[in-house]
Amino acid sequence: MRLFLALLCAQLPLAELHAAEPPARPNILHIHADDHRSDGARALGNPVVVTPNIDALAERGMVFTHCYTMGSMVGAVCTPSRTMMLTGRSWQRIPGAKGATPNAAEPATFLPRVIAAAGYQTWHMGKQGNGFPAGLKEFQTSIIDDAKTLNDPLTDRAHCSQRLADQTIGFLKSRAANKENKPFYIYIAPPVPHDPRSAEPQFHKLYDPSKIPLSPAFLPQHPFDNGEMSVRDEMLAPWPRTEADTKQQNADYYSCVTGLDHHIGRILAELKASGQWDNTIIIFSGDNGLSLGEHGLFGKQNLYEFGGMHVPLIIAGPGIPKGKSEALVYLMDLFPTFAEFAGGKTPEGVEGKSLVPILSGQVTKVRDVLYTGYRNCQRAIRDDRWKLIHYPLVDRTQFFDLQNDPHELKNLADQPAHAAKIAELTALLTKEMAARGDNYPLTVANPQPAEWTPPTGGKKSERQAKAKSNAAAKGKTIER
Ligand SMILES: [Ca+2]
Repeated sequence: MRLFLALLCAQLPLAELHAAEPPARPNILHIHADDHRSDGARALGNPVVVTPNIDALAERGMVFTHCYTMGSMVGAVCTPSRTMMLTGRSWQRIPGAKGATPNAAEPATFLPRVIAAAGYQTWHMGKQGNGFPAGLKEFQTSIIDDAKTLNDPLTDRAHCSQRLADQTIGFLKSRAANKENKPFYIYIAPPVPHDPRSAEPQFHKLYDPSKIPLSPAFLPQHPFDNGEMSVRDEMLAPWPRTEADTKQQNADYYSCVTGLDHHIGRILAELKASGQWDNTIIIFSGDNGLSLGEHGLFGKQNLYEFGGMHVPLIIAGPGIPKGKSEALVYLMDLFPTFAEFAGGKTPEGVEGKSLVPILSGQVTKVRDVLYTGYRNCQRAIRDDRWKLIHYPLVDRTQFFDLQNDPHELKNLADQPAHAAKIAELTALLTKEMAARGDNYPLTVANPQPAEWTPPTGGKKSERQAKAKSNAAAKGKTIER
């Protein structure tokens, strides 16, 4: 809290500083999208998608270009991601991590309790499934939106962003009517732009699939078995991936992002109308990334930059400077950051690091390297330029120069000139894994062949056809 006040005061002229009453503690409005890519807005680097409201937030505040969720022990990457954020703990240390059904025993240490203990009104509305129910229950109000029915604006996928915005606006209006004095912590978790990618028709009309450019990293098929080649998300389109399928998936994804952006704009308008705009820190983020044809992948079960663990993060509002930070940060860093905004106490066991020192200009980074992992089959580590990905089950290594090859097209792992850096990053990866309680082996005794052939018959083929049919039938939930 003290730091927040210092930040706020630093922006005021001296005369104003003496004249003004001490500022009230800031409201916290956190919008946490589902499968939102790190480049999922125009201001975040995608020139195609239409996102005027997210862009305005990015223009007003700080964009963290290198934010990640640490990893997942299950295909539903959302679950450990959201749990890490609300507990501040790394993926192998979240309660129930090994069973992938987090149910922490100490609710007092969950973020909503910490913020409430600091005197906040806490309110949540969000998606059904693949979240962190034990943590959500700790909000004073928690509304779950169970979107699944076709063609009904009250329950369908296409209108879920609208429903979340309506409820949030209603909450803001009721606070104004009741002259509520406590600051608020609102956590909105729309199930968007997660598939099935169904938006209101006007947003689908904005995107002609034939005009959607393909990523430079597009491939018909991943070049080797990454250990999770035919998980649910990867079966949203058949193999080999075609340009037409990929463009359609991108167009539908952008439609959902634009729909979400529209309804974010409505919430922000109500913040202004209710007089809370100047005293609300707004955070926009996503729970995990997603591949949309890059490297032949359509899921979040991979460690590429345009892939599963890289997420967007924008923080804007009073006292937050405008700018861009390339600091390597995790979503779990939001726990102590929010606690500090609210003047709350970060409990023991939280591994995330507050981003307030970055926001206040005291430091430019909170860690030197960042590690990510997926089940027992993928591990990665990166610094500000180089990145190593290792696939223990098939003994494959990739090494990329992200500065000159941001799309990870050229694997430099076999080049002797990079042997020392590869050895250095491998040692750092081993160290990070040990420090986080990640006991999966980096090498296995008998690696499997790395060649992979798409499923062609039997049960998998049927599942693939069914998944594609479901994805096409917009509005029908097929979440695992
Ligand atoms: Ca997700």
